[in-house]
Formats: sequence, C-alpha cells, structure tokens
Amino acid sequence: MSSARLQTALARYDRLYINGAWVAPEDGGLMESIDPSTGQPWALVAYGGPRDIDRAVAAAREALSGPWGKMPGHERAALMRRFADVYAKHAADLAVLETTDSGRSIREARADIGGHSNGYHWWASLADKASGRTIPFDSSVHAFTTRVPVGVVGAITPWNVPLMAAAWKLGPALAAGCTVVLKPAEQTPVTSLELGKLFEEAGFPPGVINIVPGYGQGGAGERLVTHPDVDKIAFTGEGATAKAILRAGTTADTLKKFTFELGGKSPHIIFADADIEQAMNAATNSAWTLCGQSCALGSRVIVQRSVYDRVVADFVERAKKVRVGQPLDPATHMGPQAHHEQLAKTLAYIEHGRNDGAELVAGGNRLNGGAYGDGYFVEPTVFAKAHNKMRIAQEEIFGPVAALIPFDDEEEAIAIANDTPYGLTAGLWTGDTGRAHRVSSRIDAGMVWVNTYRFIRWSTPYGGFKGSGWGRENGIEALDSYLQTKTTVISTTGRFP
Ligand code: TXE
Repeated sequence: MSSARLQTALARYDRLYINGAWVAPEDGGLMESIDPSTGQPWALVAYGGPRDIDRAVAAAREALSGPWGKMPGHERAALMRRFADVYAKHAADLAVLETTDSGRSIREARADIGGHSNGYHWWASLADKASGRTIPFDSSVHAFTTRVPVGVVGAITPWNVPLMAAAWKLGPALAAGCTVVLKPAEQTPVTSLELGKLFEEAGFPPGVINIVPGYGQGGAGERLVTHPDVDKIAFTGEGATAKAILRAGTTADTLKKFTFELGGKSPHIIFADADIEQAMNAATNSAWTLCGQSCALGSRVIVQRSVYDRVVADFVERAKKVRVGQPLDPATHMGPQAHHEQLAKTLAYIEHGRNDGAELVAGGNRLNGGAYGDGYFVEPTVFAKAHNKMRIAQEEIFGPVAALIPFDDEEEAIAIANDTPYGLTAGLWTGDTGRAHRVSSRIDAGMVWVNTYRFIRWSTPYGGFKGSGWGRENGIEALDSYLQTKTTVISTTGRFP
C-alpha cells in the first residue's frame, strides 16, 4: 500500500486539547501511532512542542483564578462525579482504543478501565475534605492551617497503562483543586486525548485540564519539567528519566515539587507452607500480566527449595497455556509488547539470562509470521536456576520474563527479596501467620501483599522505597502531595509586638 493511501486509512487525532479547545500544534506536528499487534501505524496524532506547552501552562495558570479556582469543594466534587459517570459511559470504547494503541489484551483493558470510574468517584469524595487544623498557642493569636492546591501540575505518563497512569494523577490533582497539563507518552497518546472529550462532556471549565502529547527530552516533556510556571511534576516512567529530569539545570532553577513513580523488580516469595495452587495462580498471572509491562510485576519468583521443582514444573505447564494473540480478541491472555524498542529490550534480556547461566525452561522467542505477522509478540518466558545477581533478576525488563530463584530459609528469602535497587512492591505466600508478619515487616517495599498479589486500589497508597520513586499515588497520601499547607496567624489584640 502506498504511504499516501495508508495515510488516508489512519484514524486522525490531529488536535491538542488546550484551554478547552481543540487546536493545531504550533511548534509540534503529527506523529504516527503504531498498532503493536501489526507493527503498522493506525493513527495520526498531534504532538506539541515547547510553545504548545507554554500555551497549555498559561491556560492552566489562568484557570486557577477562574471559576475552577473559586469553586467550593462540594461543587468540584459534583463536577468530578459527572466526569466519572461520563467516563463509565465511554469505558468500553476507551478499552478498545487503549488495546489498539498499546497492545494490552482487551480482557485486561476492560477490567482495568472499567474500574476507573469508581476511582474518579472516590477522588471526588475527597474534594471537600481537605481541612486544616487550629493550633493552640495563647490567647494573643488565633493560628490555623488551611490546605490549598499546589497549583499547576505537569502530569507525565508512560506507555504501558496510559489511562490508569493519567487517572492516578488527575484524580487527586482535581480533588485538590489543581489544574493540569497532561503529557502522555509518545508511543500511546490516543486514549489520553480522548479524555479531553470526556472532560468537555462533563462540563469542566476551560484550562483545568490540558492534554498535549509529545516527546520527552528536547520536546514537550522537557519544556513541562523546566517551565517556571509549573508548580509540580507528577511523573511515571523510568528511573533514569527521573534522574535526568532532576539533573537538568533549568528544572532545578524552578524548584518545583515532584512525585516519581518509577520501576520495580518485585520479589514474589513462595514458602513451602503456602497454598501452592493459589500462589501459582498469582505468580504466573503477575509474571505475564500486561505482557510483562507493569511496574508491579512479580518477576523475581523466590521459591523455597523443597517446593522449587514443583513450582518450576507448574510454571512451565502454565506458560504453555497462555494464549498469546491478537489483543482485541477476548480469548487472548497476552498481547504484544507495546512498541518495538521494548520488544528488542525484552529479547536482549532473554539473551542475558541465557548467557548468565540461567536455565530457559519455557518460551524465550519472539512470535512472528503467520497469525502474528510483524507484531511485537513474545512467548511467556521462564528461567529456572536463576541467581539474584543475574541481570534478569536485578534489572527491570518490562517483558513477560520470570526468573525463579531458590532459597532455603526465611532469612535467605528476605535477603534475596531486598537485594535490588528497587522497592516498589512485593508478594509473599505462606500458611503461617507469624511468618506473614515477620517477613512482610522486613521487606523494603512501598507495598507488600500477603497471600494475594497486585491488589491495587484508589484508596491504597502506592509508591516506592529506594530507587522506585518519591511520594505516593493513590490513598489520602496522594491527595496530600497535590496540596500545600498554609498557616495563618491572626492577632486577637492588634498590638505589635
Ligand atoms: O520511559 P521514559 P520509557 C520503565 C521500563 C521501560 C523503561 C523505558 O523498564 O522499559 O522504563 O520506558 C517522558 N523530560 N518503565 O523509555 O523514557 C516520556 O515522553 C520530561 C517503568 O518509555 O521514562 C514519557 O511520557 N519527560 C514505568 C515518560 O517520560 C520525559 C512505566 C516516560 O518515559 C523526558 C514505563 C525528559 N527528559 C516505563 N524523557 C512504570 N513504573 O510503570 C522522557 N520523558
């Protein structure tokens, strides 16, 4: 097909959403979004440049002093609830678009996106509850605190779960009364742009939410993090990017606030006294969910030696049963990797696993040709006899690759679990309640699951220890990070000193 003919077949998202209007990019342009199940472009999408970010930030700043900024919390809550209802109405369509743009399976996308409306309702319920306190001192003053929005938020999101990553930022930001410039990842911009239509339908005032897809370094992302009029950056992505953002001189000059949700290399410990069947359900699900592209992936499966062989054999059996295929097919468990660079990265790590001496017991190959065409599909992959010092155990692969590491006793399990630069999530399976408390209390992770895995909700704070980030998303803690405390002291006498 000629490229001219191809272009006409592409879905067009050729406008940015700035100040309540759909506008052409000023210094950005149009980029192709690739359907990872075919390796072919499926949409032509507007991306913004620095001047577009400047326009969006100016609109967000102005909206803070407009109707939004003056709106009482309960009215903001009502507006957010309207948005949550609009979101629920469109959730099924959003799931199809996100599956097309990112390659995640439709069954996962439906389950995830179908729940976001509840999340927005939860955040709405907090919009009028940011109360301060009075501070007793003496009768000469009345001192009290109020909680006020931090201001303009730059929300920078990754490509693995675009709508979820956006919701985790928009929910608390709007509940706090902030305004937002959302910059989705260049690989998966479509559903974030769709959000603009939903905010319009819900009746949000112009400028409260602005959506500008774009590139990172040298593009819209860099302008957002260095913009002097942005008060806070809420970022999800790679640790190296977070460090680059902090190092960029002009970022430092603007002294903004940051929350960082970065990668993970989560330990998933299976003790011999666990309900092994349940543990296997969770361990295999969490090794391959989202085609491995989740920061909470339980990719280091740490297994007590007496059940190790059984767990390895079961992992292999279950790997064979994973249906890898077209992501829009409801029967598919696992779609392709979201983009070509990620595919290459995953295949490179599978090579590292082999070269470092781990035993490849399942998968290990790209799936292409035939029904897979040029899509970015990979087999669910399992390495046995893995050691925690191997690269496949230390570094975030972001592909469907599990490393099974044996251990002998509790102390060793804890040592292995904590031996990584990350500390985002962890799981452990045991039938011993005392052990559940002992081990969970010693694991360095922002979230520990016992006899369950990947239980993540709006109300449960989520974020990393160590190299996995700064601050928390979800939970009341997230709301706090979009508010700042203001202390007011009023003299009761009018005399100074
Ligand atoms: O992330 P980046 P990438 C991990 C995962 C993955 C790897 C690379 O291991 O394989 O990161 O993903 C924007 N200033 N995670 O390269 O580069 C960029 O445009 C401002 C874990 O996509 O960090 C995008 O919107 N912005 C993670 C966002 O940052 C910049 C989820 C993320 O891109 C920028 C995704 C800059 N200088 C990847 N450079 C998780 N924890 O879920 C890039 N961006």
